[in-house]
Amino acid sequence: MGSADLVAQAKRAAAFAAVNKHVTPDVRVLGVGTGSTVVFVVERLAELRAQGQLHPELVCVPTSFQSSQLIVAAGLRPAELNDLPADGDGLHAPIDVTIDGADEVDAELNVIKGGGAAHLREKVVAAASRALVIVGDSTKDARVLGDKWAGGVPVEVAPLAWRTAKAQIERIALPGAFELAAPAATLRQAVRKAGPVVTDNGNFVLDVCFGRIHDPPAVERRVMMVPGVVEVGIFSGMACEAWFGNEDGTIACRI
Ligand code: ABF
Repeated sequence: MGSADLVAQAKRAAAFAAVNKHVTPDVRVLGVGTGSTVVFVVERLAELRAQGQLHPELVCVPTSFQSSQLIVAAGLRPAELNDLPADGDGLHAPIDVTIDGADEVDAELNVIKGGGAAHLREKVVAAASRALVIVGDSTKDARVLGDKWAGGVPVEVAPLAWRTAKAQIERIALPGAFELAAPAATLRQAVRKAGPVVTDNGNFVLDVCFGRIHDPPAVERRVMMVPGVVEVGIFSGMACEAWFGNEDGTIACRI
């Protein structure tokens, strides 16, 4: 089996384990993340649906165009966050659980997300969920953010502000919060056509390298203060659980 197949097997094992534990017949509203691991999440949902193991009124809240396409193709019912009824305690956390991928997870379950440029909707959906469960292969399982993921922290910015936001981010100083002397931001370019990647929300993405991030909440808060920043791909303290698949098919769960 090639290495890509082994990674896919690892992602599938993690995805199936998380769905089997969390998507019980009483779950009525499920957040569905974005990325290749979530493809296996939806594959398992389709199996459970065929077995009559899902709540008959289950709706799935997408986190991207890809996510909504997966939901519909699997015969599941999509729902937009704004169309959901407010929940009992008024916090408007109407989603029972969201299962999503990640670029990297640290020892405290802080997460880097946004490799798929979907982190704005992912964070909004995660924040409206009673539980956020992360799934991925073991390469995502790190002790400190920046240990394994070399893609930097995705930062969604308004197109009018990308150059000024880039300059201000590169001057952020938070002694002890991250490893590099200064952050290094790069405008994410589209692969097939000249020009920047444009998110589902019509914004650009800066990928910002901080090196190892020792204080993810502090970095998240500081980047969000930069004018023109729409959302930063650090999810501090939002995940309650992470499932990592290994290439031998075994899985590890961190809570
Ligand atoms: C999305 O998919 C992003 O937030 C995250 O960066 C990426 C994970 O991708 P994959 O599951 O393909 O490894 O959730």
